[in-house]
Amino acid sequence: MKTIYNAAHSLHRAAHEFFRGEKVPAFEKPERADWVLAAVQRTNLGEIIAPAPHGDGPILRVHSKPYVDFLRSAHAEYLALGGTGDAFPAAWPIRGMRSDVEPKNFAARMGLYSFDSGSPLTAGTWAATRAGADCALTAVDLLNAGERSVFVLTRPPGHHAGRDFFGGYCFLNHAAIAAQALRDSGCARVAVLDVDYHHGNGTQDIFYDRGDVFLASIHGDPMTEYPFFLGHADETGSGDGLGANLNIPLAAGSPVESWFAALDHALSRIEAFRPDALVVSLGVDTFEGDPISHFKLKTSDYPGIGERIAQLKLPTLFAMEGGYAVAEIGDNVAGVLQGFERA
Ligand code: 6XA
Ligand code: ZN
Repeated sequence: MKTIYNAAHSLHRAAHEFFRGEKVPAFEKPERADWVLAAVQRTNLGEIIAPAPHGDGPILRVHSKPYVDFLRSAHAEYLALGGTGDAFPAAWPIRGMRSDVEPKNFAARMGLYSFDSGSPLTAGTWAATRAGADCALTAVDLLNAGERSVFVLTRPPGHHAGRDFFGGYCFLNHAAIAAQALRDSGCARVAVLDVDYHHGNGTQDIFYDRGDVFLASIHGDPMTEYPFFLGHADETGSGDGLGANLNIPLAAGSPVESWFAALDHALSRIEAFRPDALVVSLGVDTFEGDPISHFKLKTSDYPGIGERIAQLKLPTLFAMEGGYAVAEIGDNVAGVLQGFERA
């Protein structure tokens, strides 16, 4: 399996984040990708290649133009206004307020285009996530050229980023950009399987009313787990998308057996959808040692995920999402990919 590696990931380097309101050292740090890259090399997964530039067109198929324009220039604007370090939002348009009018004020626009304070916007955030989008699009090109599977190794992650908002460390939704690009290059139906500990609310936001992209997400129950305000089982899609959204929330602390039963259920629903290609939002914060999550998978469980996904026999794109137990995420990610390759 080829890996498309985003060498620009390290441009996104935050000193701190706000974790449930408390200022803490950033969990989402460059070492994450370094360890995964080392594991990909150590296990001889396959060639590691650089992304080819693809322009903004495919990004704008998924994200709104005002949002992309804001993201591109936000940090420079923050500095020009006298800001220092990383930028954080501090005010949001909550229920009953207007989100259809873009204010002029920078802090107001930070709030308009975000949903949490846990996602530092740094000087290099745009360059890093923009290169991540190119990685995802390069991976789509490889699938279209006949590769069976590809791995997009990038950070910051993407699955919390919606059509016009960032949050949960995510700015551009690389998995969604890839799914849309697969649709636009001839796949009639595409499935997204999100195995990250956290609900893929951004991906759900983007595809919720569409019947051509099926999303299955297995995640910590939003009643107690981030992102809290989306990811319940009764969210099944709307309009043309009714039935094309499957959320499987599991209680924090759920046993590994429940997680794999959920995976089997998600895979059977994906199979019934008869997609032409699969995008996997590959987070490994389901690991028992993850510092911000509460499932119990062990390193030895990860190859089984890849083996089961491979049974779908679909062109498959894996996109890196969360996972913060830095020393183990390399083995856990490589385990999934090797399991897929062996099956
Ligand atoms: C709260 C936790 C953000 C979770 C990010 C993540 N700041 N998403 O791993 O998949
Ligand atoms: Zn996560």
